[in-house]
Amino acid sequence: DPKRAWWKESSVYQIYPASFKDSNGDGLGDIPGITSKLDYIKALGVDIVWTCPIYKSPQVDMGYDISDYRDIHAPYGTLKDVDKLIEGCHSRGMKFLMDLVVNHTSDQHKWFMEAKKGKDNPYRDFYIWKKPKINDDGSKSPPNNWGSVWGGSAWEYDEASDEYYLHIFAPEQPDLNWENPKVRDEVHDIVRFWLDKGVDGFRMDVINFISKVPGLPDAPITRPDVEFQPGDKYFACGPRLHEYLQAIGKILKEYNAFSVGEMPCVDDPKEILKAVGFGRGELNMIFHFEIVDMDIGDRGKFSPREWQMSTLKSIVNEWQTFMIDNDGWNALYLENHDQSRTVSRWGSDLPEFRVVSAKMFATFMALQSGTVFVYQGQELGMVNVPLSRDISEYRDLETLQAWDDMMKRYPDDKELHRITKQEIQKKSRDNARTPMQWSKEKYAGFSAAKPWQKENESYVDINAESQVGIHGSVFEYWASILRLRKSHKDIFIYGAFEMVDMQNDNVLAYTRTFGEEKVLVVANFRKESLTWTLPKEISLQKEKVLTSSYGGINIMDGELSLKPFEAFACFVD
Ligand code: TEU
Repeated sequence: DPKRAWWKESSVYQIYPASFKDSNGDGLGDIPGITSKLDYIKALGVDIVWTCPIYKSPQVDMGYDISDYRDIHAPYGTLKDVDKLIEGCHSRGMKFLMDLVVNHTSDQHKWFMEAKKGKDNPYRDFYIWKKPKINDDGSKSPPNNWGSVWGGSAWEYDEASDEYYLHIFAPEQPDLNWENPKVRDEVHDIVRFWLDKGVDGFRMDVINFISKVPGLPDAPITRPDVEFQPGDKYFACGPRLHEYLQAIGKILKEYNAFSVGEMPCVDDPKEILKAVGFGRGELNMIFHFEIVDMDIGDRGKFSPREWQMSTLKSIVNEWQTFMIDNDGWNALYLENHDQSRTVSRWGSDLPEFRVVSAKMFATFMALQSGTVFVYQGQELGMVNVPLSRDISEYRDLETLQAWDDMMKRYPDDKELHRITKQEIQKKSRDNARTPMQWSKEKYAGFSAAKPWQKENESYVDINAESQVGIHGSVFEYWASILRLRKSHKDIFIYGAFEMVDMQNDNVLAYTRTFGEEKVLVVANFRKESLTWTLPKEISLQKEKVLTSSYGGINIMDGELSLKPFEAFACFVD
């Protein structure tokens, strides 16, 4: 079947280099540290390793601000260390992905340093500059009303030239001007540079932001509570996106390389299919944000919202059927370096439920149609930092910026402070960035020195040493699920998908079907025991359970008894 592909059958393990493993005792993870843990990653059963940015960078946004695309952040190691890492992956039959961050650079990149020198510098047009808006009283304002993702205006004033430059993220992350063919040529060279070095593909950071609507019009007011407005209507999926993606796709094709694009703020199915439709020559798959945004309130990331089972079900149902029906492909993820820990956020991290809820989410997510992404620590059921963690112990730019803004605007609103602190504990990116928990040794076995970011106190109970090779552990459960995808490829990779009992508010269930074979996947999302009546047309082949979080299932006369967070997959007639 020509629609089969190695990247559909693969699973990916995502590494946060600063927090994975420190090999030289400076408290910061590094590349030799990653290489030293490749057997661990292999034991999980993934096929691909992806590291967040390891390039030279002033680290304003943890490496998502690159100052040299052909060099490595020195505290992480050298280009030689990367060669060894790639070799280590390849010799174990795994592939290696780099993070490609080309919507913006660091303001310390040579291109931007040149561009700042003046309007006639040859690098000026590598970035997006505009004249100020002159107000009635003669004062100057940013060229439009867009807000930066981290708060404040998306424009930074440059005194010397009396112009502003655009930064959708931090002022130290100026947006590249993709309309300039020289920028595109440079990016293509960078892509080739890494592919020639042996890298097997890329995760592309906010890749749907690279084409903006010409003229950069003012955004509609959708956040009346703040001065500057989300401009994504004009900077996400702009008119030339697919032209740009096809040009990169051509290079990737030459190397048979892997690609996953991060695409926030996209809901137009036509746009998505253009990007990931089989044979379009753009991307293999994209990360969408619909699930991880379910609990984000109207006033930004750290405002509360109760997520609804019905919402989750319709998101899953839509993406699954949409991709299968249209020859697209899903990227399946619940965690990454920008998201908090699944069990704490969507399940339960109480001692009695942590393991079963981690297994439930593994079952629910990884038996869907798509390529599975596991984020470091997810395979151990790692949890969020405790609420007792002081704001001063957070390191993440987004979190600190949001806290500062709130303190400035509402210095006396104690109730707001309390709620925001709570939401930070729930959703801050730092929940994913605490050191990887290797053992119960000091500093979680991550480093011999005090880590750059405080370890999560839970490491004493939750760590790799106590899980690898241990029957019943979250790690071994994840490994078994990834094996299941491989041993039942037809059904789990290429099978059809159908939701079951869509209206049920507690149980999420679906079937995967290939030819004559059908598997039912069931997940109890609640910490209560409950019974679930199987739809009449489904009858379980009880002797053919493929995986089960409690080891065995309990059914009588079509009534399933489900324990807290119980999940299983079983063949049905
Ligand atoms: O994130 C893109 C993005 O849209 C973020 O605003 C994301 O939604 C946010 O972190 C959620 O809390 C990517 C990277 O994954 C992120 O780490 C970078 O900070 C960002 O791009 C800028 O490069």
